[in-house]
Amino acid sequence: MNFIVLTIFPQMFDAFWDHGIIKRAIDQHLITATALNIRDFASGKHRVTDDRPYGGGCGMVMKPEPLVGALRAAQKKLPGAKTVLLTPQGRVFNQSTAREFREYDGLVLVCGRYEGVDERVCQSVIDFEISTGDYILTGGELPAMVIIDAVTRLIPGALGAEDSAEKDSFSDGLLEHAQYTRPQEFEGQAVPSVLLSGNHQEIEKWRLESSLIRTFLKRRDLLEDKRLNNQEIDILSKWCSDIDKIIRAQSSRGTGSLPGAQ
Ligand code: 4GY
Repeated sequence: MNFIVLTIFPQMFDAFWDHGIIKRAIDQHLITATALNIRDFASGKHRVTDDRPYGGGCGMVMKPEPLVGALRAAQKKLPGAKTVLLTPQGRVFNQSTAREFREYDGLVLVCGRYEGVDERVCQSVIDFEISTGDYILTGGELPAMVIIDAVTRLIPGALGAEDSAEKDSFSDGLLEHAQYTRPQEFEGQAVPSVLLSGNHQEIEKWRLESSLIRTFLKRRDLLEDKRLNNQEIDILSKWCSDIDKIIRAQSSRGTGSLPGAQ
């Protein structure tokens, strides 16, 4: 995968390219990553990249010529790359979008600044408008990093040998199970004993239960959207009947507090 970012602040990416999984992916030639300065494609002594909006009003708009100049240069380096504009008006990015983008050979990520980009640029040279979420930032640089990060870790080999992106949260539509490391007891709280048992079948079952309950408690919307397999249905059914037993035990105490009870 090849990434080119178009930005007026290319130095923002220096630290990003230089750390962790992204750095290793670059070193291992799994990805290439460059930030091009849009200002280098601006003309005139002052290399201006913005101008006043037609129709008046406050703020500035990104001029089309430098941006399109930078885009043409990027497309020359990466023929066939898809162009992505980062904007709150775009389709909201999620793990499925990351999987979709992983299939492309190249991505050119366009970072808006000021009040936005001249509309004619969006219309003519942008393949996808993408938003990382419903909030307004000062520029598209952080969203560009978010997309590069999420896509890179899906590239085979990027996470290292035993780590698999397919085992993560969202790959099966569930949140990740609870995690523990040493010490065995921390501030009076013990690690669940099943994780110390060495029984891998029991551990896997516990982890699936943990994933299911966490998804139910924290992100019920994900569970409602998910196609459950038989084992998952069995686990949820068991909870239902356990809770049901607790509730029914109340009615025999004569509290009369059950809905529908006389
Ligand atoms: N949210 N998702 C976002 C953003 C900043 C003014 C257009 C977002 O992707 N980008 O907030 N971007 C704005 C700043 C110009 C981009």
